[in-house]
Amino acid sequence: MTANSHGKTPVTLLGLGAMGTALGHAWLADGHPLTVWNRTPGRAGALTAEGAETAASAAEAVAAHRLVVVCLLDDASVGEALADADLTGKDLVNLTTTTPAEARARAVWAQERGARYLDGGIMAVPPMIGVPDAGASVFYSGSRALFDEHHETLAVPAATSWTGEDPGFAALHDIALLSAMYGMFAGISHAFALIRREDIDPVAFAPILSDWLTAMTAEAHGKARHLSGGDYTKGVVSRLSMQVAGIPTFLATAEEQGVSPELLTPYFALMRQRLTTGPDAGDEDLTGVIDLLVGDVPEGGSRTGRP
Ligand code: FVH
Repeated sequence: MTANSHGKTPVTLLGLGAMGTALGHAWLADGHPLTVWNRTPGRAGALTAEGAETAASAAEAVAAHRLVVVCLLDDASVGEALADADLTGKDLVNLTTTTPAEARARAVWAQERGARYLDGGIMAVPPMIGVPDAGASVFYSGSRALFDEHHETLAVPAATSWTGEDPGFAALHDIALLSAMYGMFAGISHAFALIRREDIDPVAFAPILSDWLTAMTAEAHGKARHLSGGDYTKGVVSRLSMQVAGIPTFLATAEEQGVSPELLTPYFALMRQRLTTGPDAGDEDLTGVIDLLVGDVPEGGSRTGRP
């Protein structure tokens, strides 16, 4: 690795979509030499104006520097882009959103080609990149040696968060958080649909909704305590039996308001199913739904003695 006169590690960046371009701006602004490549030429204008070098091919870009960052559409595009590149001795950081299995396979693929591999899951949208205190962060997993060696460079566009040596863990954390986000978006959509035809100002309703959701996020810690302790009835304040009894009210309200319940009904079905799994289920909260999704009992999870 050859740093420039300011001690900044040179970076090769493949992919100049919205996210890749934002990453490139951040490294250039911090003084890192940058070589870029994009499948479709002509997208590097703003970066070259700031001092980036443009490579004619991905292989040429990879050859330029040891640290190679990839931010492409999906895992298939990573394979296509790097097909002809010599990865021997390279440090490959893949910030493309993939599944955990794709990340693990890509790590093996890279190691077979002589590269160290680090996977990343970006928890940010492009305008947050390189902006201090904007809240951008990236989950990393894979080669700890690569992560440690390049930490200063990786921390330029966004805060870093290490999730483990398993190369699939960054993607898993990424998708887990984004999945929770979509669940929240579904709830927000249903709530706004319920008030949509009424004389309620959505702008006035939004902070009420937002404050409620913020208060409810403590449930993540409650679920974690139940999952790690194994007794899903411990410290429960809102019993499953009570919550299931309330389901008809939610469905009737949706009907009264002319709103489809389709975003809620799958979750309600799981709540009802959980209630049938044993005599103590009514004393639980909603943690048991997680086991229904997984389909088996975690090793060592006593779950109040039920099989
Ligand atoms: N933008 C966002 O809000 C999210 C935030 C969280 C992380 N994601 C992930 O970041 C990856 C890149 O996202 P992006 O926003 O840069 O995406 P696009 O602007 O659509 O750019 C896609 C780039 O991928 C290139 N590309 C596509 N297919 C291929 C291929 N077969 N071979 C080589 N390159 C390919 C594309 O090139 P071109 O269309 O300009 O030729 C763009 O450079 C992504 O995983 C998000 O999930 C972003």
